[in-house]
Order: sequence, then structure tokens, then C-alpha cells
Amino acid sequence: MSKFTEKYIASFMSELEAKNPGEKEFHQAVREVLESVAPCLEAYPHLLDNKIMERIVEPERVIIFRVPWMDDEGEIHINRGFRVQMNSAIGPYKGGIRFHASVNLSIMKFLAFEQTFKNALTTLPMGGAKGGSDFSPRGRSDAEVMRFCQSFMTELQRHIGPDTDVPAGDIGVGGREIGYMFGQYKRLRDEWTGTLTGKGQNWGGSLLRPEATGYGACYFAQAMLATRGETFEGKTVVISGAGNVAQYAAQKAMRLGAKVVTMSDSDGYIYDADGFTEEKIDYIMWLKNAKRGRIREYAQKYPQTQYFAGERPWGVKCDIAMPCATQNEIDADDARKLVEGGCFCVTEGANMPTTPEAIAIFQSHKLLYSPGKASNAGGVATSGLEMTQNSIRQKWTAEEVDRYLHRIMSDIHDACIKYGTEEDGYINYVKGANVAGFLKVAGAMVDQGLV
Ligand code: NDP
Ligand code: 2IT
Repeated sequence: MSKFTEKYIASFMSELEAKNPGEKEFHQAVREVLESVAPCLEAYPHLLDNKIMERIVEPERVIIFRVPWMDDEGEIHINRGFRVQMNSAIGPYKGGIRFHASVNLSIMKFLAFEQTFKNALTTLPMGGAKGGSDFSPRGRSDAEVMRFCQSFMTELQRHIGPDTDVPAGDIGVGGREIGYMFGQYKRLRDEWTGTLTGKGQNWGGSLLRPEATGYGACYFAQAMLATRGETFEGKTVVISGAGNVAQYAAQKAMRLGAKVVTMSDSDGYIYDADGFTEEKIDYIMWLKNAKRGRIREYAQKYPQTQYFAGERPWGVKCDIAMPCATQNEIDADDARKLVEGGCFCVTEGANMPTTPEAIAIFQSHKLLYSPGKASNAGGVATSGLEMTQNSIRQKWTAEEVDRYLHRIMSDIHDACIKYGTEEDGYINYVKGANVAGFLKVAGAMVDQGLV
């Protein structure tokens, strides 16, 4: 790193931290991108002159609002709603909605920032946004979730639209929540548009959208493995999370010949040494999506399984790890355990699940390591395909959508190779994804003048 780059990063980060105090996840996400792209800024001085980096970290708009609702006992609750509209240079704002008790402005901004580059990588015209609330649907009745979603959308609807901002799901927001939010949006606006993605199959949803993030992550992992002449066949895979992304990552990895041995939630993880089968994954889908139960119940159904309360699965020996739960779920100790256990490929399904220290460990051991903004982009890409289908009033077959998804994941992998291959041939997927995404958005911002 040149003296100039080093100084630029230090002064940029100290200003960002002073201006956005306490937003540690946002600082972390910006620093990672900045460290990748700062050398480009030296090479392309017009990006420096145009203050692209300074503009790209400032959301175009942040909306924070009150979400009042009443529980089944008649008690009133007040949650906080957010929508961070980060960047619209290459298309309407696009990004998920997260309902989880931990949601705050820092988490919303880090996710919206990541989304901007991820969406650019998909090759589709989508800007970056994220939204959500510190409301947790866990333990709430359907009626309570519906009242919450209706209250949330009553305010959010003013700020979104098919050519303005198109939300989707994320942690705590699946088909049920999208349905309640879409119903309220349609009622208030009196129009049927594809303003949310992840809709039901009978009312505008795209085939394969539920599967797309997990499947896309496996397609990306396949491309990474192929650079070393490897495949999923016969590999042991460790997965964290038990939600939308984890379920379909597990299903696809298994169908590609891998033995998937773990899943987790915030209470602990299950280890099934025999590996999941179609039947076991169907059971997990029922347990999590219909019964809304906990992953430990798997160990009651399949008694040969071990359940580790309060632990994460990274100590289990594996070839491939797929973190699919949440941010910063792999720290340096976890990374060392994975490397010592023989893991040689880490493909992120979640957003920013690996701490900077853990990334450094993976990269210094030359693991195949992909950041979420590259390997989990299949979800938002298929959301983009859902928008296209809504606009042309058509529904594509699963085969058509899958073909697009394959091509998009392969294009993202190519972009990572183009911008991330180092002198010794090692592919730095972090650098590749950040530089490719950044150059696209930055170029559009320069073209569009000072806005
Ligand atoms: P879900 O709500 O379906 O599942 C989340 C899973 O992660 C649950 O098993 C949950 O366990 C676990 N989890 C959530 N928060 C924590 C936490 N703080 N500590 C430990 N475990 C936790 O969400 P998704 O599967 O949709 O999302 C998972 C990740 O993938 C997120 O990082 C999300 O941003 C990312 N992502 C999602 C996309 C999508 O299309 N859905 C697209 C791209 C990325 P518990 O039940 O205990 O909370
Ligand atoms: O993080 C993500 O990419 C998502 N939660 C999906 C966003 C979307 O608009 O489909």
C-alpha cells in the first residue's frame, strides 16, 4: 500500500467515525471497501476530485419513524422503523427489510452500504437500500405480526414505489411478512405494482426467489471450487443459521453431492454426523417455516444428532463453511478453528458474517474466501428478475430463472477474478467484489454530475 493510500484511509476513517459516532458495523463495512478501492482512487484521480468516496458513504436519505402497534392482550408497543436509501445511481433503491431486536441505525447503514455494491455486481439496474425495525416476530402470533407489518407499511408506503424503492425480505421477514406488508401497501396506494419482492407465487412472486440466496451461494462456491479443480462432491459442509438462506444452501449443497452436517440458531447448533437428507431438510423447513420452532427440536426428531447449546458450529471439522445467519458470527478464534479443521473454502450466505481479523486469517492461509456481497447476491438478483417479470406482466419458468441465476453468479465470479487476482495468482474475492462494484457505481455517479 502506498504512503498516499495509507494516509487517505486513515484520515477518511477518522472523519467518518467522528461524523457517525458509535456506528461500528457501518465503520467496519466502509473500512473494508475503502481498503480495497483506495488504490484505484490513486489510479483514477477524477474519482478523488469528484469526492466519490465521501459521497458514497453518505446515504441519499434516511427515514426513521415510529411504529405503534397493539399486542393480543391489548398492550401498546412502540418500535422504531428505518429505511436507509443509500444510493440510486444505477437504479431504484433495492434491498431487504430486517425485523430483529438488534436492528439499529448502524446495522441498517452497513447493510444499505453493502447492498449498493452487491446490487451493482448483479449486472442488473438496482440501487442500494435497507430497512427494518427493532421488532422481533419470534414468539408473536400471526395477528400481532400482521398488525405490526400494517403499521410499519402505513408510514413506509410514502417512501417506496416500483420505480423508487423496492423492499424485500431479510432476517425476520419472509413470505408471511411480505404478504402482510404488500396487502397494506396495495390498500393504501390503490394500485397493484411490484413494489415488494419475495411475493407469493400466486400474486406476482418469482419462482426460485425463496431458494435464490442459498442456491446462488452454492453456484458461487462451485465456481470458486472449480478454480482449484474441486467440486462439492464428497465434501463436508458446515452451515450456520436455519432460516431462509441456510435452508436452501443446505439443500443445494446436498444435491451437489456434499455432506451437510450442521445448522444453528441463536440458541445453539445441531451436528448430524450422517449428514442431511432430502427428508431431514424437509423436516427442518417444516420446523422453521411452519411450526416456527427451534433448531434443537431436530435433535429430538433425529436422536443420533448432537445439540450444542450456546455454541457456534465452527469447531466442526469440514471442507467448506457457509455462514448463513448474521453479521460477525465468525471471529478470529472461529477462523483459526476452521483452518485447523481443514476447511479450505468459506462462502458467505449472510451479510458480513466474518470479522476483519477472521478474514485476514482466511486470506493469509490462502483459503477460497468470498464476501457476502458477491456470494449472496443471488437473492437480490432474483428479486431483480421478479421486478422484470412484474413489469412485463409475465411469469417465467423455474428453469428460465435458474438459468439467469447461474449466469449472474458466474458473471460476479468473473468480475472478482478480473479485479481481485493478485500477483501470485491468489484470488482476493474481497478486493475483486469491492473494486468491481465500486467502479460501476462511481462511474454512474460521475456521469450524473454533482447530485
Ligand atoms: P432468517 O430470519 O430466515 O434466518 C436467520 C437465521 O439466522 C435464523 O436461524 C436465526 O436464528 C439466525 N440468527 C439471526 N440473528 C442471529 C444472531 N444475532 N445470532 C445468531 N443467530 C442469528 O434470515 P435469512 O436466512 O433471510 O438471513 C440470514 C442472513 O443472510 C442475514 O445476514 C441476511 O442479511 C442475509 N441475506 C439474506 C437474503 C435473503 O434473500 N433472505 C439475501 C442475502 C443475504 P434465531 O431464530 O435464533 O434468530
Ligand atoms: O441482503 C440482501 O441482499 C437481501 N436481503 C435481499 C434483498 C432483496 O431486495 O432481495
